[in-house]
Amino acid sequence: MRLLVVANRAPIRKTDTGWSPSIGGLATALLPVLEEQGGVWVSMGEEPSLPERQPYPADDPNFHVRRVSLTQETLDNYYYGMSNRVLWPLSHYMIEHMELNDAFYADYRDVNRRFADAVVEEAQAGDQVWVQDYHLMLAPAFIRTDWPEATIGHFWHIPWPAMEVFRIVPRARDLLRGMLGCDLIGFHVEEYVKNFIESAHVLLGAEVEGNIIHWEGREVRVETHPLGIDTARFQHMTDEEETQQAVQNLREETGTEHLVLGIDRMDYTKGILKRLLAFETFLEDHPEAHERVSFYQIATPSRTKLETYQQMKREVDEAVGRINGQYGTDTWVPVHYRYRKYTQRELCAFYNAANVCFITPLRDGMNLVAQEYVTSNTDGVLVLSELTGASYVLEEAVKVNPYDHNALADAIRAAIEMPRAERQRRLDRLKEATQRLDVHRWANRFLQAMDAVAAT
Ligand code: ADQ
Repeated sequence: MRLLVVANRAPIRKTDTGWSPSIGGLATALLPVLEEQGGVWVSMGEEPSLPERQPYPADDPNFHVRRVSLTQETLDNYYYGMSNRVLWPLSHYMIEHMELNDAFYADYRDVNRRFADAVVEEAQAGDQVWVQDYHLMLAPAFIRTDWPEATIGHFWHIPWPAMEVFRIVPRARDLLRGMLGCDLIGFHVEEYVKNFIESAHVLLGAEVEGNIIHWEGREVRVETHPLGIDTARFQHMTDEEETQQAVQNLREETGTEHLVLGIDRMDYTKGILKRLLAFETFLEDHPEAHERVSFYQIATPSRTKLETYQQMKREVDEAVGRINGQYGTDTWVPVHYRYRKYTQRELCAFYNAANVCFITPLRDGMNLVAQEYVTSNTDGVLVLSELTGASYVLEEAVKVNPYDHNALADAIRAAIEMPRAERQRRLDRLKEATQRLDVHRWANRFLQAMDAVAAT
């Protein structure tokens, strides 16, 4: 049975030598499925020069990429507007960052319609459709209207907020109706499942029975499918000699006993500024830690066109400058700050070298960095915000409230002082949990759930 994946971004990218698969959880998980079963990956076409239909791999294709081409204005409204200035802050409970604009919704609707048209055009009897994420809330109902017998799944990668927060967005009911075109909707954790079901029940009056929503004569199943990483790939990359050499270099260059690490996209949901301020307080309160602890903050540029993101970067830059100016010495840099993208192998070196990973998002659907750290490290401590999906599945992490400044500062001290036996016990359990979540297992479980739905 073929699979039609519908996602904002394409799973392949142009390199100097041709085309190759993108590196990232979703492409890693779903490309093997497409290679085996055949099918289509429908995504947006970011550049007009790219072909609308591209067989892949070119020499012996087993699936193809179908692109929905967008003008710059449509992309701005659909992607930078509705997706990233409305739905993103809404779902992360940060409504102060929401910017409402009718043109955002109009183009979002139009793009979703065009994704749905592309799916219906590509469809063959028996195909299954798997839609990804918050960029495509309306597409399922459009597909359903044109192709009533379709089997449609959707995986939502970010939090689904409490019903009382979700209802704030204008057109909340239309967005929900769009999602209810599905047969199966997956979320990382039970909390989001409950919030979604409550939203459908209260805002649309939908009848609910356990995790099934009855809607327009059909059943919509809402399930928990926590997403993991490619654990074998991260383990393998960490063990490679080149990575281990990089770990050694990193430790020597840093020159301190302790290396605390933060890795995130540069996004206001990730709590980077609050984390830096907590590190500053930790240094203020613990003079004995000076020259013994270094903090690495790796931030990938993200959504750089948006003013909120530019503003946030300025604040982070300023905090780093202030802390290093105040505490740095001729031989010690307290905060090593890198605003750039790294290869996965380079990230593995950071994960392996750090004895504390300090992950403190103000809200996060899952957070894969936590799992990458656990997989690539051998005796470190994971400090994790309790406002992440990951905190539900990684029970042995040291949990913190990312808004509690003093608790954050204290968590750094506690992590550094944690006895070896406790560190090891926690990390072993965390590794087991991460193995269970592996991205390949995740994809198989979701697709099996789709099969079960299709069989009813
Ligand atoms: P993100 O918000 O992007 O994902 P996360 O899950 O942490 O958050 O994934 C980030 C990915 O980017 C990781 O795989 C990490 O390795 C990579 N990365 C970070 N910094 C990098 C750098 N400097 N260079 C290269 N790579 C870097 C969204 C949701 C999350 C959810 C995922 C998956 O917001 O909550 O976990 O989708 O569903």
